[in-house]
Amino acid sequence: MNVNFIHPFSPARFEALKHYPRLPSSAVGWPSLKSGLTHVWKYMEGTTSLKIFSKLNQKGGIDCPSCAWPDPDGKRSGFAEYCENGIKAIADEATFQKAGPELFAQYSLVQLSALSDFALGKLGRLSHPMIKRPEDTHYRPIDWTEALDLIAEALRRLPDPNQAVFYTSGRSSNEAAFLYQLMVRAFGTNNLPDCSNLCHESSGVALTETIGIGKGTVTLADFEKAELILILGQNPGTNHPRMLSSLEAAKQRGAKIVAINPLKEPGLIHFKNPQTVHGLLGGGTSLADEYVQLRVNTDLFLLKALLKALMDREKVNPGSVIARTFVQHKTSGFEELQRDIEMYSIPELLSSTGIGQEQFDRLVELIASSKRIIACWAMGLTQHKNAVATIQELVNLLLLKGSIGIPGAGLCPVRGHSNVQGDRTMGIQSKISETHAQQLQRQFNLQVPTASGYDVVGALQAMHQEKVKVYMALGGNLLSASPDTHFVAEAFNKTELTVFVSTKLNRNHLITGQTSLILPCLGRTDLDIQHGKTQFLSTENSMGVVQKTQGVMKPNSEELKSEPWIVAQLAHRILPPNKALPWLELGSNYESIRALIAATIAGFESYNTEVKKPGGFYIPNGPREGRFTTPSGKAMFTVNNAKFEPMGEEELLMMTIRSHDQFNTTIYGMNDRYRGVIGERRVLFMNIRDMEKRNLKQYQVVSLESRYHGQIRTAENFKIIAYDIPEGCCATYFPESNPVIPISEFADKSRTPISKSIRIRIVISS
Ligand SMILES: Nc1nc2c(c(=O)[nH]1)N[C@H]1C(S)=C(S)[C@@H](COP(=O)(O)OP(=O)(O)OC[C@H]3O[C@@H](n4cnc5c(=O)[nH]c(N)nc54)[C@H](O)[C@@H]3O)O[C@H]1N2
Ligand SMILES: Nc1nc2c(c(=O)[nH]1)N[C@H]1C(S)=C(S)[C@@H](COP(=O)(O)OP(=O)(O)OC[C@H]3O[C@@H](n4cnc5c(=O)[nH]c(N)nc54)[C@H](O)[C@@H]3O)O[C@H]1N2
Ligand code: SF4
Ligand SMILES: [Mo]
Repeated sequence: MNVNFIHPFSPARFEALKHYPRLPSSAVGWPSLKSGLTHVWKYMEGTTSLKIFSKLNQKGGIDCPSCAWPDPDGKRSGFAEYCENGIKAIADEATFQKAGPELFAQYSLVQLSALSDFALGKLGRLSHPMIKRPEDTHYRPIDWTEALDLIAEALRRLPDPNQAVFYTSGRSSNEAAFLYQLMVRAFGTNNLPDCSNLCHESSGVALTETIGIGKGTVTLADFEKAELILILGQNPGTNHPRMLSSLEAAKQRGAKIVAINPLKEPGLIHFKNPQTVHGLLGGGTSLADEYVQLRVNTDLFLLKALLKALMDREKVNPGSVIARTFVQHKTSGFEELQRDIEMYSIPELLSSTGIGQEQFDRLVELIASSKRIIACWAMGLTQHKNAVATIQELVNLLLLKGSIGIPGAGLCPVRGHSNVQGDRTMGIQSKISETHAQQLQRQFNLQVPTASGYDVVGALQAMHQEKVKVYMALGGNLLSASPDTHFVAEAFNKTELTVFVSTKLNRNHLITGQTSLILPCLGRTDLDIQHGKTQFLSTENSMGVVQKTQGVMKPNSEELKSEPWIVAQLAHRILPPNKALPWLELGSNYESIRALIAATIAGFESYNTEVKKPGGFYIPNGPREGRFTTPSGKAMFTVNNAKFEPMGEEELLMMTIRSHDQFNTTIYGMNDRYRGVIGERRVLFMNIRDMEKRNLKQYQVVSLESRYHGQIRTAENFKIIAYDIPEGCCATYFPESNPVIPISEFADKSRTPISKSIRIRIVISS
C-alpha cells in the first residue's frame, strides 16, 4: 500500500499566490468577521448556527472549542463573545457534511491519503464507527459493541500494560480526561502522552521549579491594572484573538505593550475591535509601543542583557529598580543569579539578538520604571532546546521586579487547546505525582504504577522499536502534530492496533496499525443526552477558571457517543469489578464523575455546586496570591546558561508557525490573511539578503533539508517568499515542514520538540 503520510500539494496552487506581499495594516475588524461568517454560510445550517452562536462563550453555554483564552468574569457581551477563529472552529465541528460509511466504501485509505489536509477536513463529521482490518484497503462499518470488545481483547492480551499508549489532545473535557487517566492507571500504565508534551510542557517544567505551580499566575482582571505587558513568542491576532481586546483595553488605559518576536505580526501592531462600531469601521488601536524583532531563539540573550542592565542601574541608584523587600523575603537564589549575570557583556548578548542599543535602552527604561508587569508567551518560547532556561530567565526578570503575586502583574503562559490545562489538572500526564497516586489508592483502592510512562517523544520512539502494540487516542492527530513525519508514520505502521476517538477525519486515521478503529464522538457543540437526561461537561481555561460547557446541536448521527461514555465502556470491559468505580453509571451520569473528581483533586471539593455557578470558579493558585508553593516556600531565581548554537555556513534557523486559517493540523483554508499569503501553505518566508546570498528568487520552489547526527531529512516543494524576518532565520507552516524536524532533538528537561529552531539548508529543486 502506498499511503501518503506527507501533506500532498498541488503545484497549480502555487499560481494562486500572485498578490504577495500585501500586508494588511491592522488585524481583525470587518475582514475577520466576514472571513468567519463565510465559513458559517458554507459549512453550517442556518438554524444550527443561530442556536450555537447565541450560546457560544455565554455563562452556562458552550465553551469555545478553539483556544484557551478566558471569558470575562463579569458581564459578557450578548452580541458576540467570540472571534473569527472561534467561528471557524465551530463551523468546522458543527458542519452538516458527513464522513460516513458511504464515503469510506467509495474511497480506499490510499485514495483518501491523496487528499490535502484541507480537503480531508472538509469531508465532514465522522458519523459511524469504522474498522480497517489487516488486509483491508478500505475502512468498513462496525458496531459499537464489537468495536469495544475488540479493543478490550487486544488490551487484555498484552503481556505488559506498558505495551499500550493512550494519547490525549486538549479538547477533551475534565470529565472525560479524569475517567481516561483513571482507566489507564488502573489498567497498569502511566503511558499518557498528551499534546502538552508538544506545546507548553516547557512552561510547566519551568514554572513548577521556580514558583511551585506549572500554570500562570494572572487573571483577566490583572490586564486591567497592568502598567507594562510583554508578549514574547506569541501571535495572538491569529491564535488567541480575543486577547487583543484585553490588550486594547489595557492600552487605552495607558499600559505599555512590548512585542518580542522575529516576525512583525500585524495582530500585535494594530487592532480593530469587531465588537465595536468604531472597531468595525474606524481606525482601530495601535498596540505595541515597542516591537522587538529579535533573531529566532535569542530571547534568553535579550533577557540576560535586560537583567544585567537593570542590575547595573540598581547599583548606581539603589532601590530604584529591584524590589528588594520582595527579593529578600519571598525568593531564594538572588546572589547566584547576580554572579551569573556579571559574567555576561551586554554588547555581546545584544549582537546575538540583532537588536540595536537604542531600542534596548528604551526597553530597559520601560521595565525599570514599571512595577505591575505581565509577561505573556506561547510557542515562540517553548519549542526550543533551551526553552525551559529561557522561560526561567523570564521568571527571573519578573521576580527581580517583584511582579508576581501582586494585582496587575504576573506570568501568563497562554495555553493552546481549549482544555489542555484542565486535562493536566485531571491527571493526564505521563508522570504521576505522589499525591495523585495516593489519592487514587485511597479513593478507589487502586495500586497504580508510580514509574513515569512514555511522553510523546518516548511513545513514538517505543512504537518505532516495536515495544508498543496498541495506540489509543482521545482526539488529536499525533501523526501530523509530531516532528519527523516519516519516522512517526513508520512508528504507527509498526503497531498492531490503533484506535482514534475523533470528531473529524484526519491523516492519522490513514496511517495506522495493522488493525485500526475510528470511533466517532460528540464534540463541544453537540447535545449530550444519556438515559433521557441532558448532560453537561466542564473545562479549565488558561487562567484556571473551571466552567460548564453544554452543547446544543442535535448530533448528526445516532452513532456518535460521548467521550466519557466511550472511556467508561472500555474501562468496564478491561478492568476487574471495583465497587468504587461503577463504570457504566459513570459513563452516563457526569455528575457522578464530578463527584469522584471532587473526592480526588484539590480545589474541586464542591465541584458539582461550584461548576453550576454562572462563570464557574477559580481553582487554587498560591503564587497568584504571593504564596509560592515550591518545597522551600520561596520563589526560586535560577541560573541559566546562554550559549549560542553554532550554525553551519549555509544554514538558516527555521521556525514552524501557524497560518491564520488553521487550527493545528486542521486546515480551515489556504490563506494567511494577516501575513498576506493567498492560496498556499507550502511557503518559505526568507530575508531578502539570505535570498540574494544564495541567488534565490521570489517564488522559486525549493526543498528544505536538515542534518542532525549524520541523518538527512528533507521536505520538498516550498515556495520562497521574501519577508521581513531577521537575517539567518526563516519560517514555514506546520505541519507541512514537520518531516525535517528530528525527533531526537528536544528541549532540555521538558522534552518538547524543537519546532521553532530547526537548522535547515535550502536545496534547489531540479
Ligand atoms: N486559530 C488558531 N488558534 C490556535 C491554534 C491554531 O492553530 N489556530 N493553536 C492553539 C494551540 S494548540 C497553541 S499552542 C497556540 C499557539 O499560539 P502561538 O504560540 O501564538 O502560535 P505559533 O504560530 O506557533 O506562533 C508562535 C509565534 O512565536 C514567534 N516565534 C517563533 N520563534 C520565536 C522565538 O525564538 N522567539 C520569539 N520571541 N518569538 C518566536 C512566531 O513568529 C510566532 O509569532 O494557539 C492556540 N490557538
Ligand atoms: N512543527 C510544529 N509542530 C507542532 C507545533 C508547532 O508549532 N510546530 N505545535 C504543537 C502543538 S502546540 C500542539 S498542541 C500539537 C497539537 O496536536 P494535536 O492536539 O494532536 O492535534 P490537533 O490538530 O489539535 O487535533 C485535531 C484532531 O482532533 C480531533 N478532535 C477535534 N475535536 C475533538 C473532540 O472534541 N474530541 C475528540 N475526541 N477529538 C476531537 C479531530 O479529529 C481533529 O482532526 O501540535 C504540535 N505540533
Ligand atoms: S479567543 Fe479563542 S476561545 Fe475566545 S472565541 Fe476566539 S478562538 Fe474561541
Ligand atoms: Mo498547543
